[in-house]
Amino acid sequence: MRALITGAGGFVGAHLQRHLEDCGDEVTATDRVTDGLDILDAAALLEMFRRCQPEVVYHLAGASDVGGSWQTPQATFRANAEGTLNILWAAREAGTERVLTIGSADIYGKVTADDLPITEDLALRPVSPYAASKVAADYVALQAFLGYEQHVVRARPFNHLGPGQTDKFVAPALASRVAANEIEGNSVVRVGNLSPQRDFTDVRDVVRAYRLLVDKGHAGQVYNVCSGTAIPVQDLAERLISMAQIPMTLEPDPDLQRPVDIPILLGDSSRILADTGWKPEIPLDQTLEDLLNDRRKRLQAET
Ligand code: A2R
Repeated sequence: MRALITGAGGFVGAHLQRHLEDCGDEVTATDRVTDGLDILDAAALLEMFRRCQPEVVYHLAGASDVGGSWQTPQATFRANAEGTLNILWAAREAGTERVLTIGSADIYGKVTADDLPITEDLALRPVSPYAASKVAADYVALQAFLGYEQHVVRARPFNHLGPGQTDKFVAPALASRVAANEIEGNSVVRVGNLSPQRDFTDVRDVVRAYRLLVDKGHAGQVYNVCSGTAIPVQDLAERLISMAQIPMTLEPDPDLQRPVDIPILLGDSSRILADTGWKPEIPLDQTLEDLLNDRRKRLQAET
């Protein structure tokens, strides 16, 4: 399978590229750093599609920083909504057979206890500018299916984590603080809001889901990619400090709070299981151990 990955230089892209290559796919990886291609440049995008002739596109490029989107709503909207529009257009023009778009569970937004576990049919109530941009991208993709009969499958990943993720997200940020404390001999780990509950999946399971969705997902359909279990961020933080080489404690820090936190995101993964057979395989403690070791290695390399 000739596959194109947009945003290949990002956290998920690197894992996806490895997975596709392991599966024997012929992969073209594009991102702003290596080839300078901006998905907002539709003409350049089309030229690249015509040159590579991908059979499938995994569209990962976009603005992924949920917290940062409050400061950059316009740029976030353009990268995610207009960027997706451009990818779908270029794919149609170049005759690409399938496109996988990557949304986000954040688009469910303000959910109540009655809504849990969240199925794909729940009304969308986005809270952050990031979530609104992903709602728009999701509907652009749906329109491509309904209006152009384009083979588009839409993924809605819940929180995913693993080696290589930046510290803009809670688990890697905590892992970095734990790894730094080990070197500096500090015992206090500063934390933001620990009460939100999230449905965490290892990024290596997530990229496996993406390939299965391209292969077996139904055209036009939307799929939650989640574990079906939610745990409080507090639990995640406690698991991480329990893996530390010296005793540590958690200390609240008001500077680390986000403007709005969705209290709970817990997904229903029945649809992806039924259509592709996918379910997560890597236990959370394994993921956290790998994440912490990744941070230790990075810090050692820097010192
Ligand atoms: O910002 P950069 O230069 O590091 O590149 C990011 C790229 N990207 C773009 N590429 C081309 N044209 C753009 N206008 C543009 N804007 C952003 O997308 C980066 O290489 C990639 C996103 O990687 P991460 O921020 O590490 O996101 P992650 O965690 O890999 O998430 C992948 C997808 C995103 O759509 C998320 O919203 C979703 O999964 O959860």
